Amino acid sequence: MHQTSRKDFISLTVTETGSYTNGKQWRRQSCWRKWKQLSRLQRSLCLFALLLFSIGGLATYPSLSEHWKALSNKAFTENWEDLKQKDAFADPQRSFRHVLPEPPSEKKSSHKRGPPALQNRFQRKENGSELLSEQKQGTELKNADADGGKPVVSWRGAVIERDQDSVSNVKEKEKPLAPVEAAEQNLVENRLEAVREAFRHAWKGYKDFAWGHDELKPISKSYGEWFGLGLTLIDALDTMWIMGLKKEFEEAKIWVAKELSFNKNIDVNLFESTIRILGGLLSSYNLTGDSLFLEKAKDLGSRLMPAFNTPSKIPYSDVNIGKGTAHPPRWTSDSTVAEVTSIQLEFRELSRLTGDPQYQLAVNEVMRKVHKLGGKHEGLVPMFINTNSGLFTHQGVYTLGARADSYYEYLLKQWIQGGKKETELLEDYLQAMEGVKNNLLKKSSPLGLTFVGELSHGQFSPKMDHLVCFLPGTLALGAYNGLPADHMDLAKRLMETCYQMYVQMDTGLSPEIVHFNTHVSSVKDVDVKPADRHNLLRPETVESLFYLYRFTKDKKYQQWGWEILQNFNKYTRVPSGGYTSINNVCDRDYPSPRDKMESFFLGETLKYFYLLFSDEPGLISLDKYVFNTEAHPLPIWPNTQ
Ligand code: DMJ
Repeated sequence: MHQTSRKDFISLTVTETGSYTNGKQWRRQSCWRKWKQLSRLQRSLCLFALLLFSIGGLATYPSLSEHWKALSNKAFTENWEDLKQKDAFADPQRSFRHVLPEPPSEKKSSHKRGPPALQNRFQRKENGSELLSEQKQGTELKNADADGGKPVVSWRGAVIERDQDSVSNVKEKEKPLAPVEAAEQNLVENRLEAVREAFRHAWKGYKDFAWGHDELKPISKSYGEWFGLGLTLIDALDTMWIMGLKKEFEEAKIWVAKELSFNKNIDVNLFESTIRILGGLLSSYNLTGDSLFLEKAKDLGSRLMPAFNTPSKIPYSDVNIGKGTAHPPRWTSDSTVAEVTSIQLEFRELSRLTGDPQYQLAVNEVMRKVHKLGGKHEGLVPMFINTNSGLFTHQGVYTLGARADSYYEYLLKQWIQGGKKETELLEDYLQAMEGVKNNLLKKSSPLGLTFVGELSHGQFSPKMDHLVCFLPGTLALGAYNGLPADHMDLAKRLMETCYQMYVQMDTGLSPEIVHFNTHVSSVKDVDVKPADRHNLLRPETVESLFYLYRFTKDKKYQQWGWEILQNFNKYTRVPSGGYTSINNVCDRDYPSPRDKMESFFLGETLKYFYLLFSDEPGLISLDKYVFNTEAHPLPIWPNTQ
């Protein structure tokens, strides 16, 4: 039966303009009338009570607020201060030839330090996934709002709604800030929280589908095994510490204590296991002081040593850490130059911490040999070195990309780690950077972007790997440590190029390799070949943005990083947890997931995002730490001699 519709009425009182002011006046007059109606005694009593109340309030406020502050920050603050001031590391080596560092003068006990208070004060509810509202798969792509708080919709429909209020609510309000300052601080906190949220999302996927395994396959909700050593978990340890994700860190630490064993009949790649696992453990030890990590690092380090038992002392690429045997790849007796020259920071630190020189002696010998080796071109090295002869092979090809990249990075970083005393390292680095300038730099057309190409038997190729984008950061780090100022100029120009490698793609994400156009008639600067269109969630550009921002304080670098983070969220985030590598950065409708989250996404990419957005130069100070090539901070040895 059709019901007669009932009419609802809403009563509205429409106030005229000015009525608010009139109302205030009326209230003021009425209060005054009531006050005058009180007797003199009543009025005196009221005033006296008011006075007492004010004095009491003033006396208790500071101690109360101190008390609350102390309560909320106690554990973290104490430990972070302790950590910041702790410089009691032992003597560095004096030259990479023979002098060895002494073990730390102060052996650390197994007590646990808390993560930095400065992050914790921004930390909100444990379950960051509350920030997320994820839509069903297949939602149409929408544009991300680069800086606002609008939702960002990913290609599989995941939405991030950044909850600005809830982030700012947990902020300590020590003293009122000017509006501009407050807005800036709010922006910083929101961005830091967005990175923590991304980390939690990645971690959720890893926890749900790949716990204890090497890599998450987020689309198939499964895992991939490379070494079978919980690679992602170990790579992510210090990231969690730095972000103040205490709960996640603790659960990972329990896994390390109970489940991680290197007593396994497995082949591992010397370089990869060194930079990711050994580096991750050493860094976690240095940050936390927990001896668990050092014990594990010692165990792995000693199991990797058979790699150096070669006729030339140039290590083999692979080691069986259970059997204690090592070998080159099946098809060659060569090792990769970047691999044998990018394990030094970690092995040297292991010697310093354990007091056992064998690790440092082995890796210094590699550097000594490579330093003297013929076949370089103005300091640029070939990509392969033979483990029998100790000589470079496949000569005549020079790149700053795959297979050579971190050789250059570690020349500078070893020099910094050792207190800037090992002059041969510095010489090699400076000469190589001159070699880059003379042989590998060109400008693209039409924008005139400075890029680093490759040299093959005298022929220049305008090919640049995304991996080369570590270079702006390394150049900037060198300039910060007193190397020529033109290194910083070049760093800035290359940084712009690496950013353009993102901006000029449809997804705003860089491909693995680009080719620059140099002809004046070119309409675009960058070409991408079909086989090079993938993005593996690599860190190099974000890493360099971090260094450039630290040293210049130019906010544009943060802004660029923020745009890149939005695009990772748009195109690589998987709603059920985790992020995935993609096949095609040129297709925003179907970037085609590869179903793999590399461990360096948590170990490096997200860590560098966090450090980029932080305005705290003391958060992993570059005067105290040097990052290994997997973003694990290792201490710069104190200058004791
Ligand atoms: C990482 O494992 C390291 O940064 C390495 O030096 C290069 N490749 C990946 C990241 O792209």
